[in-house]
Amino acid sequence: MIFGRSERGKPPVEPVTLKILVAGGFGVGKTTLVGAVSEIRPLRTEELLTEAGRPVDDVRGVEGKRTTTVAMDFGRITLREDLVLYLFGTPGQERFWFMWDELSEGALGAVVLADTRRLEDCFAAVDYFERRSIPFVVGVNCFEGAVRHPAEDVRRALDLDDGVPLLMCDARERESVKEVLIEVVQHAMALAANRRRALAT
Ligand SMILES: Nc1nc2c(ncn2[C@@H]2O[C@H](COP(=O)(O)OP(=O)(O)OP(=O)(O)O)[C@@H](O)[C@H]2O)c(=O)[nH]1
Ligand SMILES: [Mg+2]
Repeated sequence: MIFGRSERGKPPVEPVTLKILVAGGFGVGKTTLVGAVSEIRPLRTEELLTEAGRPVDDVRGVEGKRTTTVAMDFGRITLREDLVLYLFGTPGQERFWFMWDELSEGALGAVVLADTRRLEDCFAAVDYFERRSIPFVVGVNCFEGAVRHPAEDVRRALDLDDGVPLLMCDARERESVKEVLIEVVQHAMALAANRRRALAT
């Protein structure tokens, strides 16, 4: 009789955990994205948008929006049994941006979510990660009814480097969001490998 190792007999794998940021302008769907893929009940820090905030909170395009993130969103997704991502959604409004430095500490990479109706809202996020050399991919959240621009146009408008991946996505769809997250991990790993090669030569 052959004594193979049964599935159950396998030693448990200690998964690698990676931290990924989800950034972008106000109301682009960051909280929605984290909620769509998280396997734990996402931690949210939503506050009601108030009448008093109306002059500063630009809700054009997301008129149905009632709340906004004031600190962060937190979620977790197991991509493979040996790879777990911790997701940190940033607050979108400028007055909470002081949180970003804290949140980006130790991050492997980031997703910059963009809404093509308000593309300029994600300039600051693109700029932020470029300056700090944090690998990022751009996810264009395809809201229904939004004017859909071809990826090339969005890339040009954001003045993205050729190497930065850009994907169309739906922040409400688990599978769509997973694709974006896999892209961030692969992109960050590829950049890290390039850097190692460059150092070795
Ligand atoms: N139709 C459509 N609506 C979406 C999509 N993603 C988000 N929404 C809606 O858009 C609004 C904004 O979503 P949030 O996830 O709160 O956006 P956010 O980026 O976290 O916003 P802040 O934290 O305030 O910056 C919500 O009303 C969502 O239901 C999408 O892909 N399609
Ligand atoms: Mg939010």
